[in-house]
Amino acid sequence: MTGDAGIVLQRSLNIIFTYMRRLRLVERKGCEVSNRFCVLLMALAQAIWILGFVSDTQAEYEAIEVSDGCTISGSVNFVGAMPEPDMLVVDKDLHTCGMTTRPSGKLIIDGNTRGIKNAVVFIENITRGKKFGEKWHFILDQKACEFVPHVQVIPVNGTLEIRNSDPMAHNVHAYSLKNPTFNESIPSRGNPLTKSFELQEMIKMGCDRHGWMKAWTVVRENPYYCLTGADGTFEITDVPPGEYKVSVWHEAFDEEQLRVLTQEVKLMPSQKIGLSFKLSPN
Ligand SMILES: [Cu+2]
Repeated sequence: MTGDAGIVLQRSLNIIFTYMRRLRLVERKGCEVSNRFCVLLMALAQAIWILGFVSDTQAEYEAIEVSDGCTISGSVNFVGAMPEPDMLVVDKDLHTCGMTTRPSGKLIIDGNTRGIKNAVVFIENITRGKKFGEKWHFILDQKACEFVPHVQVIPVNGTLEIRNSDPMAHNVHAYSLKNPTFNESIPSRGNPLTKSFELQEMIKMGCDRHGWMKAWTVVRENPYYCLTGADGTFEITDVPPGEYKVSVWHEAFDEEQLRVLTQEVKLMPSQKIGLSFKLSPN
């Protein structure tokens, strides 16, 4: 994806700038106009950022009547030795946050099927198809010092209402890469924040007051996605016949938010196909 390439290049340029500052090749507060190399790099970084943004906003999705719709179903399974549960250390505000340790919810594997919960399966390169569902308003709550739900998928420009149901303040820090970041406090049971996102990406949410609190909001620009349940299965329906890339993303396998597993499929009219995704530790 050009947008992702732009982000990678811009991160690289940021690293270069950091080293240039350390080596005193550029001023600490920014670029000296007289330093032509520095100005050139700054312009390049901005051009890459704009190109990435434009490439993402160009992918307008068009809702049409789907005839001879296809179904893609299957499962996401863990391969390898079963890991120990990932435990969080809760060391603050225990009156509300409860236990001193708790499972992180990062990687939940069904003991029988090895299916992985909270993987997002989605079609990448589809610009025309079924209309989005009726739901445009989504809730991300903070309860007992935990984000609920831990992972959810919302459409671009849908609204995300971020609540605080706890008797003390939390803050919400969105570590977005393409959409504007934010970091705002919500007082105890205070007015919720309402946010929406114009660009698709996987956004990590955190609370700076309680470092263990984490959640993911996955923003998609087409309605062809499915969040796996506890058994790791998924189903995507009403897909127009054609050739697509079907991808899976899961937080435990992609902290960098840039890597996904992809399979290519060719769908004939009304076809039903099964896909199997195998995820293993890095
Ligand atoms: Cu908090």
